[in-house]
Amino acid sequence: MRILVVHGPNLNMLGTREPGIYGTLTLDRINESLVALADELGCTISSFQSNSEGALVDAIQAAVGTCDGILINPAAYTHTSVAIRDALAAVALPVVEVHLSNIHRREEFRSHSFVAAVAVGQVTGFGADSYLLGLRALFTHIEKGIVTKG
Ligand code: CA2
Repeated sequence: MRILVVHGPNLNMLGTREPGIYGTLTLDRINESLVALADELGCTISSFQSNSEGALVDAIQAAVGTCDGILINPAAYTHTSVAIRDALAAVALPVVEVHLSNIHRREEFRSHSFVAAVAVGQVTGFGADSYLLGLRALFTHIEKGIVTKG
């Protein structure tokens, strides 16, 4: 099983600014912890970060035929991007949406996610653990599908 992990804009700055909201871990450390969990679960991950909406859409499209699911923190594009939502819907792979902060207890504009409606589920508010919980949830969801299909 192969999972694509997608990180949206500004997440490359993790660990350098706003630790009170987003924690102190860098994106590299989060990716390392995802690789360690993937090893434990028995799947592989590839991670991609971009600050550009089009590059994120390209990465999502490229997952067809190469990945079994997508773990995504769309960052600010969560609240604005119909293009990312359409790409996720088009590839028809299972998606889990994750956020470091709890988007529902911040500014009102962050409560709406364009991605949520095309995701299996959302993990929000657990810092870097949101990614790990999201990976476990996505892995289990995909595995159940494989077992069901025989
Ligand atoms: O809580 C999350 O994971 C968010 O997706 C993070 C986005 C924000 O726009 C969403 O509403 C919630 C922002 C990511 C910005 O990351 C930074 C990291 C370090 C310093 C500044 C920004």
